[in-house]
Amino acid sequence: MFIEKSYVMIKPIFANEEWVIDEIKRRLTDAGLKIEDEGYISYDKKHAREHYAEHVGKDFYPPLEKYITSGKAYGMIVSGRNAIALIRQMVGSTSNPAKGTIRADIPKMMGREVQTRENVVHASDSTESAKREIKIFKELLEIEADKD
Ligand code: FUP
Repeated sequence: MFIEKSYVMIKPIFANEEWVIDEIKRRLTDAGLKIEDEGYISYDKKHAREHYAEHVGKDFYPPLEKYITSGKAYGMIVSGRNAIALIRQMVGSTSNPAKGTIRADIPKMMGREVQTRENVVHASDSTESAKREIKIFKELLEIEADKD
């Protein structure tokens, strides 16, 4: 099995809470995964459209873009054996995540409803997506660095 890289992004509402970032990082590292790079970023409309290219034009895209550009997100490049499938399993499904997954557990710990659109986290679904998403993340990290 190959060592894969995935892109994991904690979305705005949840990236606001430091303990949420710590909890997600703990779950990833406890599973034997390595966080290679990480940091706060802010998706603007251009980078949101690039990240969610497959969804641009769909009815849920405008509110999705609004959410993802609404505040700081926290991006991570995560590596390990079978990382992409393993992380997708840990994240849970978009609409009805199972108990024990990040998308189900974190809202519960916050006393929030599980929501399809305003969900906790994004994780790459293929090596091709990961490559594209990591490139966007690196651009956003540079934009953050330029702000200092
Ligand atoms: P995922 O890969 O699990 O993030 O799921 P998708 O690529 O299907 O969806 C990307 C984002 O679009 C989700 F995080 C939430 C949003 N979405 C909706 O708001 N409504 C939908 O019906 C499907 C997705």
